[in-house]
Amino acid sequence: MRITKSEKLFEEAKKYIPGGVNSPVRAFKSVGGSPRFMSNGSGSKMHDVDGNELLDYIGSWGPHLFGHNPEFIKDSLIKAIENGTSFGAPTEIEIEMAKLITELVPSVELVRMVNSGTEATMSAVRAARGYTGREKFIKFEGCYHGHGDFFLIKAGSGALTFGVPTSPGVTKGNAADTLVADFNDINSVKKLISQNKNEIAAVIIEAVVGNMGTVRASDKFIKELRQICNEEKIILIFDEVMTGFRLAQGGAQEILGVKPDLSTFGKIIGGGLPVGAYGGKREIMEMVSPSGPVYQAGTLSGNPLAMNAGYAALTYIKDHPDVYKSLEQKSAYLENGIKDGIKSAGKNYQFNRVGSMMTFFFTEEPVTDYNSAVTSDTKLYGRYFHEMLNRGIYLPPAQFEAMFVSTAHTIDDLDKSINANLEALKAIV
Ligand code: KE4
Repeated sequence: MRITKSEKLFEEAKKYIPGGVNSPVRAFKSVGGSPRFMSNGSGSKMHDVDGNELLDYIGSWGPHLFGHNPEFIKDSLIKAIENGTSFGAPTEIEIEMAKLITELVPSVELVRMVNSGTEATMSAVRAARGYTGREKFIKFEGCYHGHGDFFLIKAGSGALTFGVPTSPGVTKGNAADTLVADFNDINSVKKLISQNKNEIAAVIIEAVVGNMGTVRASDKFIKELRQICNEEKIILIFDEVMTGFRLAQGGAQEILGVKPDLSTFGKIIGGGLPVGAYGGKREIMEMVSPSGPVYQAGTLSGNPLAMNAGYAALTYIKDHPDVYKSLEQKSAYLENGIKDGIKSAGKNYQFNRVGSMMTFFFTEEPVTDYNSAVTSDTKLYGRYFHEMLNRGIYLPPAQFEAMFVSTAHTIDDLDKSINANLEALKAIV
């Protein structure tokens, strides 16, 4: 069997990089085989180093709402780089970016830029702790908020995929303040609150989860969560790193109709460059240094290149609100086609979708929380993944992730994916 250039590069990479990748989920560990090394991307397509064209549903794990390398983002970067890359001093574009985020997300009055979603969520919890003077916080089993120590307790995404939802290296001291509730189960939240009265600073949640696969909070649950946080003076944090500007201009909080006290962002707001942000109520965010005592900093926070790329992305969203209507139509078309394929294959697998993020769960049980998500047959998902990859369709190499439709996906792309889905299902069952 011919050794591909990707395989050769992967062997070389493993000599210098842990597991040969700079982020674990890229390594194909849970689906088997060797990851494809990419050489370029444009629109809905990427090419790997062996020249194979791949129809991309990962979109760099969420940032590429408009597909790869859209002209308007590329142009903004080319213009920005003429002035230099980084000054370590304030720039005007940072004001424009902050203003635009506060305009598009009404619950955000003050916002701080950082360099990743992890930094955003870590900092948001710290701000909540500083504001309330309390130390504990609640997360939900299966939600993933980046790799900050205190989040890696029963976490989703790669942590779940590799079976280490609670990571070695996280100290007991760190974990002691992390309380874990069950997603979509308000009684599990009430129980933790009654056991830790007046000790809980925050609840952080992916109101539409991407990291146990796609699972939406029920309207009843999220409204009760908002209510109980009001009553207990607990800061409600929506982790919108994946859902922000993905599901709507105002993200998950817009479609769920619930205003959090703080929100975190990433992915789309960087236009493909490393950016994160956290923001929300003025009186909480004013606790953040240098306006307040809660320290947080970053050499490249608000970096002009990343700001220009992100500003171009968010400006496009502001100027084209109909973009979500078109994403909804394309995503529903794909969902219906895939569900028809599941039926034709005589199966009852589950397919969850919210807007342009979705997940095909290889289980016959409706997936509404962590316990139902993990009934999925991850081996079968791995076989399906490779059948689709061999047909030029590039899906997340892990069952507990979301796939994404971009504005660059055409009906032809979707039809190709729907046909490949039916063939792949017939090949594995
Ligand atoms: P980053 O530190 O990876 O920029 O963001 C962490 C994060 C925080 N919150 C949510 C809801 C997230 O989805 C993420 C990161 N998402 C994963 C995909 N599930 C990133 C992909 C990866 O880990 O390589």
